[in-house]
Amino acid sequence: MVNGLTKADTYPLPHVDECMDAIGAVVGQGFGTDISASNSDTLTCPPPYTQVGSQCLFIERSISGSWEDMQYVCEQLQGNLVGLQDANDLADILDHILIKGINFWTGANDIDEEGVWVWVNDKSSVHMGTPLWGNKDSDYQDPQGGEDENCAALDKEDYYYLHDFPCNSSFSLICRREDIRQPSISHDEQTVMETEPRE
Ligand SMILES: [Ca+2]
Ligand SMILES: [Ca+2]
Repeated sequence: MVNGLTKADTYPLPHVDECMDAIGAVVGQGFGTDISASNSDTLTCPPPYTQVGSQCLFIERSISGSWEDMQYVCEQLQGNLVGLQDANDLADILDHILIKGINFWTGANDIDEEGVWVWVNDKSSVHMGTPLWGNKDSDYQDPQGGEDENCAALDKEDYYYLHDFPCNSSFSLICRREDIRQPSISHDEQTVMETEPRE
């Protein structure tokens, strides 16, 4: 899944197969079933996904690997690494992470074009600055890693704000089945994202 290279060629700890084995039993129960969003606040999330806020997410602390390996695992689960549209998405996830202390990959990356951050599922633009990105090491918000850091994770060292990291860092994953997201409850984006502090 890594541009034609085998896992062994690219990563020192290729354990995607082990990851898939670990969740295989659960996954086998869920696929092929119909999924739907009702008019209530309840989604029908197929295993191994569970409802987090208005989304179906799979957050697994025991699985970790490079960004591309974790995206591959999500794809095997008919999802993608999670996207964050606004502060509500971030808050829903943080409410759900009971044991902190590890980083989680998101779908944000600037692999194709340095400095142009997109979500992996649909290539839509990642909102920059507040409220998603953190600034743990300087007065300026990430991303600041240039060509060395092209993948974004929720950073345990900065209250789980987004930070850019080298894509071969080993972090856990949050997958999302976006085909069952409820219609969003019209957030006023002007209010949520009015701050543009960078540059
Ligand atoms: Ca970059
Ligand atoms: Ca960084």
